[in-house]
Amino acid sequence: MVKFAVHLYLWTEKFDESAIPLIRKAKKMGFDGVEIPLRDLDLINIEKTKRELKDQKMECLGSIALSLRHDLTSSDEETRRRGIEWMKRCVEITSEFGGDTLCGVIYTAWGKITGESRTETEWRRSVEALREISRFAQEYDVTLGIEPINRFETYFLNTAADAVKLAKDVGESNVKVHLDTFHMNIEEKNFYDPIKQTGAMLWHMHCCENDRGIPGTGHVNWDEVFQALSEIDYDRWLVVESFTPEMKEIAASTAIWRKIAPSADAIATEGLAFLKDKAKEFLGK
Ligand code: LER
Ligand code: MN
Repeated sequence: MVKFAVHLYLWTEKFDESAIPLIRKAKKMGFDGVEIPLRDLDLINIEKTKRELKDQKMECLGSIALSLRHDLTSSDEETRRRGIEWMKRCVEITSEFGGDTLCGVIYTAWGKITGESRTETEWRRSVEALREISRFAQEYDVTLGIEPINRFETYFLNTAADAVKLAKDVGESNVKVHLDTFHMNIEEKNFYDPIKQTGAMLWHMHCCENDRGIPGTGHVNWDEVFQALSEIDYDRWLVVESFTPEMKEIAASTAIWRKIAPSADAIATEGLAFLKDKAKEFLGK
């Protein structure tokens, strides 16, 4: 059975105590879980968050977009080590929240562009770091989801096929692929083939419209997406992820310069209703 979550970047940039009520809000909207952005780890109140997740019977996914300080492909060994240790802490927090998934831009720094294609050395650095982190994550039953993103946000990993290659090169059973329809719309030939070819390696899905507006209001071919998901027997998370101009830092990273939907709440509720309809039609849920 697929489950539905919302990425909390829709409403907050920092997961501090003031963001904890968003768990209740998402529950009221009909979500089964929240994807929590792990950024300023010191701001997170682990105990209160755990309690709220339990009280609300909500599940949790850990989400990362690595910064330059934590870049696993950096030529600076100290930076890579800092990134590895930081991601291990993210694994621990995800597990403390009862989550089994740490996903996102977990392989290089989000937004880093060198002006050249990735190098073999960078690939090897990422593979080695992810291998160490994934072995650590096995002790916590946490799986890592590698999210390829579009060429304007990274030069390192843009397609589902490359994400599968990276996961296979890491070679640990708890390293899988995380696809996002917004990035697929830019980088893939269509929506059906990459999902089919990823197959059992597909662990996580961000369901975003082509303009990052409300899912179902743009030109993402959702029937292709759901047809492929049904054929691979996908039974994990479908996550509404979007950003608004009010979240200034994230808006800058994702180039959201205008109001794309009436409100963040509309993206969540209308997006969820659309995805639930599609899931019922294609996946029988
Ligand atoms: C960024 O474009 C994105 O899709 C996020 O999932 C990154 O964490
Ligand atoms: Mn995404």
